[in-house]
Amino acid sequence: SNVKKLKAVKKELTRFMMTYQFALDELSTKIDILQQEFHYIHDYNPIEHVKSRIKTPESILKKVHRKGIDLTLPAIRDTIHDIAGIRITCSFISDIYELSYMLENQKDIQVVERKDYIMNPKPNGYQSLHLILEIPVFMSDRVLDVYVEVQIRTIAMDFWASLEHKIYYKYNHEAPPAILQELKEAAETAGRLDEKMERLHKEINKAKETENDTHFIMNHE
Ligand code: 0O2
Repeated sequence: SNVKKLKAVKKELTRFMMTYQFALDELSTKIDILQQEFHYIHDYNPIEHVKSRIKTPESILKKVHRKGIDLTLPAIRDTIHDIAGIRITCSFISDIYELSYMLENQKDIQVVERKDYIMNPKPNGYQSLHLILEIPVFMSDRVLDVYVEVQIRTIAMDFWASLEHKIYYKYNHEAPPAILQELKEAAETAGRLDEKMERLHKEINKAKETENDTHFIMNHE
């Protein structure tokens, strides 16, 4: 009957969406472990915050329509790689690369795509490191490889992106050229701030090392 069919579809859909939550849970744990270990080794926390989200069914359907793909779960799974998304805000630019290196080299993680908008910012000024990862999720009767989009950025990059996103929507995706130019300049300013903080961070670390060495020598002479 139709009711039976609908129930089956609903069950299948729920199971489909669940896999993305499981993949996010796994990745969150991995990030948490790296964060704690990094804190232990380097004595500071490289991660400011982590936020994850699952794309809403509405937003998935919009993308299906925009990309002109078939409305089937396998086609959606193969084509839409950002159903599960995780955004990591780091303290310094070097933290972004260190963290991504550690994630990318884990044995059970496959890097499907890597877009470095920090080395190559988007024309509008947008900066972040984007990874599409494939993570195995172990279920009762099968192992599913699930895509997760990871965005890694600094606080300054995140600040810019969230305000740019708001402005973009305020102007209904068509901001005047003068505003776009100013936004781009703001992104460059944010980039310079990140570079300055990176330099400071390195200097402070160096000073700390020298201080530690001195302590060591004084205590062992
Ligand atoms: P939301 O609401 O964050 O999910 P595609 O993902 O295939 O449509 P593309 O260009 O291959 O497109 O993806 P890309 O460049 O990796 O960017 C995808 C996501 O990065 C976006 O998701 C945004 O979150 C973020 N992003 C990319 N460019 C910009 C930008 O110029 N400004 C801001 N604020 N964010 C950006 P969604 O799906 O657009 O939105």
